[in-house]
Amino acid sequence: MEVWQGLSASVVGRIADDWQATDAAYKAGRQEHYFSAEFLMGRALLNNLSNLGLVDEARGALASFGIDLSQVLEREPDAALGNGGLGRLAACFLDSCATLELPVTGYGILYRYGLFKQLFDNGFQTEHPDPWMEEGYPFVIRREEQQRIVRYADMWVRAIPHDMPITGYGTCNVGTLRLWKAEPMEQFDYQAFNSQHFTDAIVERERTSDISRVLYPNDTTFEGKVLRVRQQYFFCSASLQEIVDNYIEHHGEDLTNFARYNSIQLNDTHPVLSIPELMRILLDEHGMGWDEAWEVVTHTFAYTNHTVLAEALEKWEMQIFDRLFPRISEIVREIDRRFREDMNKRGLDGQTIEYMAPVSGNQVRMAWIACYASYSINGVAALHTEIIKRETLREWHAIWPERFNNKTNGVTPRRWLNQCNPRLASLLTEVTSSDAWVKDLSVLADYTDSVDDSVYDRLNEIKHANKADFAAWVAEREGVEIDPDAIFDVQIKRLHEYKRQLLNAFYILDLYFRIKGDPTLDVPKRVFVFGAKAAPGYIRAKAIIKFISEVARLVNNDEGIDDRIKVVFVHNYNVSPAEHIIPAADVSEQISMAGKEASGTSNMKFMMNGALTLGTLDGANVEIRDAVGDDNAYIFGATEEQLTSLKQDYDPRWHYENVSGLKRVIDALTDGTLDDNGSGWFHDLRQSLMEPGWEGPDVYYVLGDFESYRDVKDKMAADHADAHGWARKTWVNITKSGRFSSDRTIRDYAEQVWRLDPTPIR
Ligand code: TH1
Repeated sequence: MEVWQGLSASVVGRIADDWQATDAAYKAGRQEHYFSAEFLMGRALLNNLSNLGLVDEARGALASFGIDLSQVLEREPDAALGNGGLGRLAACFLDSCATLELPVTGYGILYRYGLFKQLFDNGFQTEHPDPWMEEGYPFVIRREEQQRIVRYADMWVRAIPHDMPITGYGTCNVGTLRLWKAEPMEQFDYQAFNSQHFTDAIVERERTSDISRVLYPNDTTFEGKVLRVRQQYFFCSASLQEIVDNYIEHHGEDLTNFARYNSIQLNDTHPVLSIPELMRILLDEHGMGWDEAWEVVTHTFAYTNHTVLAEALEKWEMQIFDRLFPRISEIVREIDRRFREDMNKRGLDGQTIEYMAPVSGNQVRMAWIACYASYSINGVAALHTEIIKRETLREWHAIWPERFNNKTNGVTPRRWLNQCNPRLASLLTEVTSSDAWVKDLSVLADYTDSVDDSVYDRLNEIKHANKADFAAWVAEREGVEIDPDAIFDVQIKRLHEYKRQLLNAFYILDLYFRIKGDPTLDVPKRVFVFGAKAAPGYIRAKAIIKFISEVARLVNNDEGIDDRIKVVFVHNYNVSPAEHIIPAADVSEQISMAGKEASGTSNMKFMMNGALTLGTLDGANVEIRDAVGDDNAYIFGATEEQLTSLKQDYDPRWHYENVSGLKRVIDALTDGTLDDNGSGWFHDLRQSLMEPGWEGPDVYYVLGDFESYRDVKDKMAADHADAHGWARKTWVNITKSGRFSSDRTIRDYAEQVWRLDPTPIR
């Protein structure tokens, strides 16, 4: 730990001058500000060493003390200030912005506790606090002197910026992730401490620090907690104050041209309070009139939508706004009043206006405010953008079609290929005679068809070596022995019913029963890997975790199946475990019910590392399939279009009765084969699939897609036996992954939404 600290501190020292120079240069010109409640950064040291070209130097320096760099790197805690894809996307974006030398700054919250640490107790998930920087964290620099005050009706708090340097690959530019920490106005209220109000003073201090204490652990679900809205306002207000002050410093008191120099990307609706807050600052603190201020605001904000799930839509009770920030309430009401007036003039009917209004009844609808005030609205994959235009945001699209655009997500090839898979990285550099691919992944496409068999042999050797490393990691971390010669089939993502981990688990159980029914069955050896956290309050997701654990227990301990199936549940799945898992994967599972996964991004990481996608035509899978062709991806299941009619008269019972093996699998939930320790959870799972609920039985079409999933997964396993053919498919995936680099995504944002030019330093 001390070695990690020392090395990290010296890296930060090395970039200090470039960081300052970058900051000064960015502040003078047009800038983009990326507002996000989540940044899932993971580890920083290797990333920074690699970006600065210092890996070998650091390895050598430590070796002279008899210390192994890779062991030092494993000491670093993950900065898990995010839940999943949305937060990790923000982190990949910052990496690409720095590498592309774009003047972009990230703004968020310095949570004291990141996403909870997951442990298992008899197959049940338990949650534990993650005080990730308590032992000291050199990559965060406190900027006491740049603090701001955030004012709520019931309290004022200090917002202290804590900056993380964002180095780019092979550039002097060092961007910034600015994370705000809430602290009491006075270090100590001595007056109160020395009076009969001693305890009140302590309570007040704690209320303040509560604001940045913990990340809400819900992925794609909304929780209407007062503390959450306080958090949102906290980082929006502090960030905007700073941005406006910086504008004034460089361009003068007249804020009319604010949007010429500043644009703000809203990462989902979590930062949408920025819209009324910027109105407040312009109106109340800089004396602008409403129309003039609205003109500025509507040229400043751009909104990214990340989901079509209804439970994710943020709707706050107006009373909360009234209580916390009455002036913001007033402004939101005025936005609502003008919106209704505007829509009336456009001739919209009353019902449509009521549906679209920013305020309805006692609810404030954050997505509607975002749509109304943003000059750009984008989805995160082609299919997703079509769905929001057609359904989720159709009324908005009807009025402002020109605002809508697609920005298919991407992931950084630095972390997700160059750093996590050094063996494959060397091969790519060798084959292309250059490491240019690290900065421009699209160059690999020139090599799809131009390599000889030796490259396929090398690919197989590399995958095997990565699998052996992973097997050792799993043996130590999870206590499960797995065979590197087996097919490694992986599903890693948050646990959610729509992502259908249950479908995967049903396949495994069915395969198990098939082998039990016919022990001579000729099936290749398989390892199924899961990594998933369930939101602590999402009982059905927790039930699915318990179910997978029980399937693992059953299968892993049955000597009658000759180790032909192993199931590994990697606990506490996070960024750094992903870096161990992904390079070792043969198969990448992205099996959401079509239309539900906005994009998915682990599919892209797998592709870059030569795993083949086994998936539905959902989110970015559609574009992955288009990039690699039908022969190089395993696609199954109902399409989004087909589901509209299929779900009309869908009867899961029919599938239960008629699809071979399905009854046996479903019955295993409740017939004593598997034990939920009296929780009743497996009974509930069965019911959710079989009995009409308020949304109908089996909302996510698990039984409906089971047969086609099994067919294609069996075929995939059979195909794997042809080592050469398989390697060819993985090569196509790797070389066609250029489109899924976040560099491509960020270039698209910069050109089409941000209108931002690179600002190289030196
Ligand atoms: C995810 C989407 O589910 C995923 O499909 C997508 O690839 C990713 O965002 C990046 O675009 C989302 N995460 C969240 C988290 C919260 C609310 C909404 C979404 S959508 C808290």
